[in-house]
Amino acid sequence: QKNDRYSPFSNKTRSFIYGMQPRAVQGMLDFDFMCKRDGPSVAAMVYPFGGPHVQKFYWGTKETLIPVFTSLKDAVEKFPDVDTVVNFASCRSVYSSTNEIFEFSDNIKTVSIIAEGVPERRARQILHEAEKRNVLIIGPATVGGIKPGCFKIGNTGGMMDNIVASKLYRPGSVAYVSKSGGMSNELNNIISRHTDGVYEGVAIGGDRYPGSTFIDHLLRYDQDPNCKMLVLLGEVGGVEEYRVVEAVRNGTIKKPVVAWAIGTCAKMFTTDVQFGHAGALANSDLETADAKNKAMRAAGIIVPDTFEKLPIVLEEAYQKLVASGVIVPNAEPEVPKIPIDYSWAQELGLVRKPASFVSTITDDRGQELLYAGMRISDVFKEDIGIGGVLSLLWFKRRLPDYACRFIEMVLMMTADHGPAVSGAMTTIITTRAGKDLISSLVAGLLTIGERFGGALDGAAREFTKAYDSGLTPREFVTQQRKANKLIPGIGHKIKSRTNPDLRVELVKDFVKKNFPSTPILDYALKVEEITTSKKDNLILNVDGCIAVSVVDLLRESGAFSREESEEYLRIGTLNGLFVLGRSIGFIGHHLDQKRLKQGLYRHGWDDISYQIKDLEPRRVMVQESKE
Ligand code: Q5B
Repeated sequence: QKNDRYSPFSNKTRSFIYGMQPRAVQGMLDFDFMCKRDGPSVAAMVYPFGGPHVQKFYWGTKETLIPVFTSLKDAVEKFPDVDTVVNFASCRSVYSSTNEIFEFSDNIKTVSIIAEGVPERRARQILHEAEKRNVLIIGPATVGGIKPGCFKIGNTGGMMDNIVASKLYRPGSVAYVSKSGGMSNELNNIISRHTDGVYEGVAIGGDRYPGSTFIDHLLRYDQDPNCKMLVLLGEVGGVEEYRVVEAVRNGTIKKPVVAWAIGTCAKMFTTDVQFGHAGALANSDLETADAKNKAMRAAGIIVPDTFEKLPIVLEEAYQKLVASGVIVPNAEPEVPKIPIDYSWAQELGLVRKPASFVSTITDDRGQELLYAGMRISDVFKEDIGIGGVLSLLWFKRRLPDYACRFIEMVLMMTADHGPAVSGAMTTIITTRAGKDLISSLVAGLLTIGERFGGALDGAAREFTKAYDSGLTPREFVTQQRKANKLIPGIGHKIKSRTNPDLRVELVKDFVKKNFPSTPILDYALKVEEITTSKKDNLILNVDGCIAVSVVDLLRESGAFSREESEEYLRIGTLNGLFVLGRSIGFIGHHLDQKRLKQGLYRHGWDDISYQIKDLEPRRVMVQESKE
């Protein structure tokens, strides 16, 4: 059975939420669960973007799915029992969306409009249409309302601990009407402390033309046998309180009414004061809070001398009703326990859990991204460059300027070495097979290893070990040869003593000029003298030269402890420099091939030595043995 304008909410009320408002929905479901409703008061959300889907929510500790429809029509067809819409549309779209809701006024009997700033002309048109169609409007510019034990509109009542503190999970005897969410929260608190609690409360909204007014709600409370006492919290501006005055005076409202109009301080200002709400401005003496309080008191409404005394007169009025037997307070039910969200519990410091991940290099949670504690704005203000950023993210510290310049030199130097090297060729072939940038880049990167480009870590390890163990360069070379091991960082396919690799010369030159001392580089150069005397191409190659220089940086710059520098060598840091630098070139090759619209590559047969044995005789033998 549908609710009507006089009793819009019950513990069977079901609603649609118009707009993507998962927090509000979860709040409503938590309230429902706390009130021991049979099921969620939210049937579905209506959101025109992203296609129909479902969203996950909690029902107590369990999860439940709420559908999201792209049109109200679909939602109404699926859930014809729903009679309430909480419309979260913005002030720009609220008029069209509310008119869309009106199209289903055979089903939808109550609409809450949350948006602030709805143009007054639009608000009046909505109001006019709602009256024609007998639809109750709460709002605009409202948080909504609440009926303890039954239904909560959107975010009314605030957080769950607030709802528990104000005992809104079970009905009391006092119904109120106010303007805004803040005033409602104040009343929820006062009423729960000085009476048996709230029966129902509605905030009509702070605009000049609310869809329903004080009198609309007070009249329905007056007719509801379960509501015993009424509270009105009005304010400066408008004349709606006088309609209540009239209804009390002529006996239409029979139940005791406690009331106060906020804004009595306006007289202390020399000019007219616009209070927070759009409608909270006195345009005449009649609209002042003082005039309203006076008129309400004169009509027999219980009006305290000051707002501070509101709780006192409220309690007195309530106790009278208890004494006369009109109100028989119910036994207080057990305070419901509602599971709180983990994130909120964490914020309150109620739970702790070991983190699954630890990170010590960046933090994106605050207002500003931090690289190893340095604000991203300072990264640019201090112009630390890519070398500085790398030093923060790889080594968690600012390295000296020469070290940052060295890192940048390495990245620029290793950026590419032509299309013929293993990695670039692989990237090119992958691109020509039609693959995307990332696939082509990764294909090229996967060729980096001990022989091609990835000899840095091995070179750093072997040269350092030999140096530290006191081997002479010759002993080291002999030892490696006896062990049948190639020395990482030595040798090149095309570069040699007679065709030197200029990149290596540049690195050596920079390091010699800028590093405090270079014992490992010096050692490697002595090894090179020996290997090149055997074969011209066994030079200290680009990998080897960079690797030993980085060891000298780690050990001699003073920026790292000995343990730290050993750890960076042990965990394999140095190949990262080649990987990072060469990614620039591989991406370049990928884009180049795409630009050139190069087709699928197929290698020539003449360049492959086919060594396939003829399998025919074996097949014959198998056939023979079968026969
Ligand atoms: N022999 C680089 O070989 C290469 C020896 C050695 C002792 C060695 C080879 C090697 C170690 C790994 C290394 C990084 C495969 C290279 C790079 C980036 C690049 C690439 C680019 C870019 C070259 C001939 C004779 C044999 C071997 C002996 C060779 N290497 N002895 N220690 N390290 N090096 N990789 O020329 O008596 O005749 O049997 O693995 O550091 O990748 O530009 O291309 O920027 O992209 O093919 O620069 O040196 O020489 O293997 O035929 O050997 O020399 O034992 O002796 P090759 P092989 P024998 S930089």
